[in-house]
Amino acid sequence: MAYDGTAAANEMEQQQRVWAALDSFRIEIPSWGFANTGTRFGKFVQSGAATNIAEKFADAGEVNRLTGASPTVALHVLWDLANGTGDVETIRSLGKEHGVKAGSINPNLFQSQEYKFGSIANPSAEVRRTALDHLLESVEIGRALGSRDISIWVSDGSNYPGTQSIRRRIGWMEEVLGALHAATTDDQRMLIEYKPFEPAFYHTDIADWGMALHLAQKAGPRAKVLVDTGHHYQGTNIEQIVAWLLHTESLGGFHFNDRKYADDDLTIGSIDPYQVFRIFHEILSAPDSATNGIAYMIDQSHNLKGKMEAMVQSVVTAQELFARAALVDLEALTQLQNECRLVEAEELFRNCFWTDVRPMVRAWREERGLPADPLTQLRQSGYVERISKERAEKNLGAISSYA
Ligand code: AFD
Ligand code: MN
Ligand code: MN
Repeated sequence: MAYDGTAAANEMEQQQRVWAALDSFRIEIPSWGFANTGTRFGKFVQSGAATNIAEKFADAGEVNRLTGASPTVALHVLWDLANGTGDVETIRSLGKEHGVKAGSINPNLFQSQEYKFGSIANPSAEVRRTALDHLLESVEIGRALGSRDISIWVSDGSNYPGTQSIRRRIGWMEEVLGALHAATTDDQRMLIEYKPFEPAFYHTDIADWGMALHLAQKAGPRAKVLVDTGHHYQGTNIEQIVAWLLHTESLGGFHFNDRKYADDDLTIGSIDPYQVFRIFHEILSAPDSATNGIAYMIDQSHNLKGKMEAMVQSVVTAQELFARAALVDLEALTQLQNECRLVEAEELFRNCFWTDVRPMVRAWREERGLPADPLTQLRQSGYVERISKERAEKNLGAISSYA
């Protein structure tokens, strides 16, 4: 086998690989990525931020029109469906109006006062019941909207040693998640997200992939693990976790973002694009039985960058990194790995990462009737200026409540 250092020896084959990858790649965008959010030190209000679910759907529809790759929008139950199943009709018609469908349903187990000492891991059976009722309502909402995934992030934990029984809290979580699993139908899944710390600062009840995997396996076959790329300690080999979750057929999906330090929710690939490429490679090199139905989702919120620009950047970056990973000639790489021809294997792998796929992506966009450069199109369209004017009063008028 000629060592040509690249996967596809010729342009044509490269373009075919890239186009096939882009045709298959869809990534969900979060409703909360369009609204004013901030850090615990405050918010910098954007006049064009979405202030209600209708504006969130309008913005999501615009991102999908520009990129052709984000047809579903993740919803947060309390923030987007204040009336629970009562808002399903509204969501349905907004979806039709803007050409994007409701995606994963995100329960909120971290904001209400009753969850001060935890939700599904709270020592009070009453609070655990309240949390379970909220989860069950989220299942109902998902069913009514035809959404497959209930995406669960549990912020439970404690801040000081000795104040809670870490072990007894495990059993309480198993109980609630088991009851939730029993309420899901075969066309639904429950994704269990993990996070090492924040807002809990001594122990977090679902702190790593092993804990999430145990809880998913204990709950049942429709429970899977959700990997948020910002939810790992520095230096963690995330693609190794992905490989283990693929091997155990427990990988439900991702919340993509980037981080320099902690759960910074920066735009995907803005700090470490090679890591995202390595994650996508694990998926593209795994059997379909393990990768079927993986939910690619963005989980980001920006205090400084414009919401719309940041979301388009994220979708475009995810597409480009997925396309690069699709260049890897898996057969050739496997042979080099089996023969331990290290540098040749690494060069084949690295060359795909370093291949500038943007011209091929541009050609794909034009071929599919999409803007060749979504970010430039967004800028030229005047969409951000328009929504900033329309929403300024509501956003800037609310500043006092944020101060
Ligand atoms: C926060 C949490 C977690 C969750 C997201 C949406 O850290 O990532 O998925 O909010 O609820 O980012
Ligand atoms: Mn997340
Ligand atoms: Mn997070």
